[in-house]
Amino acid sequence: MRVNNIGRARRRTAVGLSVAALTVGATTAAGPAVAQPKAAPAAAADCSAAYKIEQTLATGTKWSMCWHYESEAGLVLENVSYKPKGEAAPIRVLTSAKLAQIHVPYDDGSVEYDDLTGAGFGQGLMDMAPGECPGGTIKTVKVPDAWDPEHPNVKGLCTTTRSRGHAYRMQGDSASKVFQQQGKDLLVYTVNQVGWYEYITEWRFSDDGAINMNVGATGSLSPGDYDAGDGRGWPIGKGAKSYATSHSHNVFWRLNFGLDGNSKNKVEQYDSVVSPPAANGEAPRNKTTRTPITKELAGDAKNMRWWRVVSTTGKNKDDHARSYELVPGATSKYPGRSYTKHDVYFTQYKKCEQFASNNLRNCGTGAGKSVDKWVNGQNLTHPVAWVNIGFHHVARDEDQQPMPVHWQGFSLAPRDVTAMNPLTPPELADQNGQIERGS
Ligand SMILES: [Cu+2]
Repeated sequence: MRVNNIGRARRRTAVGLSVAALTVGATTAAGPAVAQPKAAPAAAADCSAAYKIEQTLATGTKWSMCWHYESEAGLVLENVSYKPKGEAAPIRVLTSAKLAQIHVPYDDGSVEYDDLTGAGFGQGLMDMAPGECPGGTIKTVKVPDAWDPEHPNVKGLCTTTRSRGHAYRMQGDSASKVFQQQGKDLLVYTVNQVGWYEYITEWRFSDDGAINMNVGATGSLSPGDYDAGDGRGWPIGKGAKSYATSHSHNVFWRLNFGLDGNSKNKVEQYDSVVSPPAANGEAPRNKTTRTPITKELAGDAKNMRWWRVVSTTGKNKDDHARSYELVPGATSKYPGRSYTKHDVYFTQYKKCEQFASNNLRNCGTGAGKSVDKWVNGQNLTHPVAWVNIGFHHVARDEDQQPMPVHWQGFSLAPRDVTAMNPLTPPELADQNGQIERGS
């Protein structure tokens, strides 16, 4: 039996199934997702085979990374590299990536949780049944400092692939000629139980170079919260019964960028201003400006605002600096705490700064325990991005039972990492910039 020593009234006190019971039959499913490389690329020997995830997708793109598991943060991905089919060598994107907190404040002010550093997220890693990693491989994870020392090993890390529909479509010169490709993704995920909730932490690496990070909350609503008596809940029982207390899930991701293998990266913010048509103009105009972010920043999302992290090392074949753009997903920003007030933080890398709130590492006296305190004017030469995506959970009848997964997250989109669409078919490879017809 997995030990749960949270001991809070709102939290489940025991997990139903034993690890031993779940382990039976949890063997590798057919069709391993972790393919061996066909050729022998000059892969950096930065982790042993057991901690390496490598996948060449059917469309030719290869993703590779190392993983390890931390006691509180759970899964950590390191040295994440992207190799489009037209590139000779892998292109490093991230030095490390992981969750940095799930902050859960209740609307009635009765309680708030830091699920990673205060409620056992990392310890709550769950065994996965083979069927929930379709076509993939479930790796065994040793949970460090396991609360249940007899059961530190969990079949808890799924790597698999999935189709995502059209990567592109373009009509050719004749009616019968269609350029189209069905996109493929590498998926890496874990399930972590915290109290009555189960969080699916999913990392999706697409063959077009995009990375999508999402957390899905499922499991059960906490029955201990069916007591909202002050209009801050929603009745989920018959009639006016069982008012589930509303609350927020504020998820933070921590991304340590290392574009082209170099930690020295630049950050830029873009804003657009739309103005009315000029005197003789046909239409409104839009002016987009670039602001270099040279000092640490607590950034707020805004209409037509976006950020990118730019390589200082690598350029694509068009001589454009490689970069990755932050593409936030839907969010309900929670203004209740200093660290949840902003959508993204860029801080200068500091090893002790690991969690967006309730940071467990020692950064010295007066350093503060949350990410907002670390935005204090330092020059930004080695940026760490902290992305805050909030979800205000007002329960509904459909949340029982089990609770349907509700997702929150964001994307990193490649911007000028390759000179063209990385999935361009050979027949269109000359269509870069002004199309030159004829020979
Ligand atoms: Cu919830």
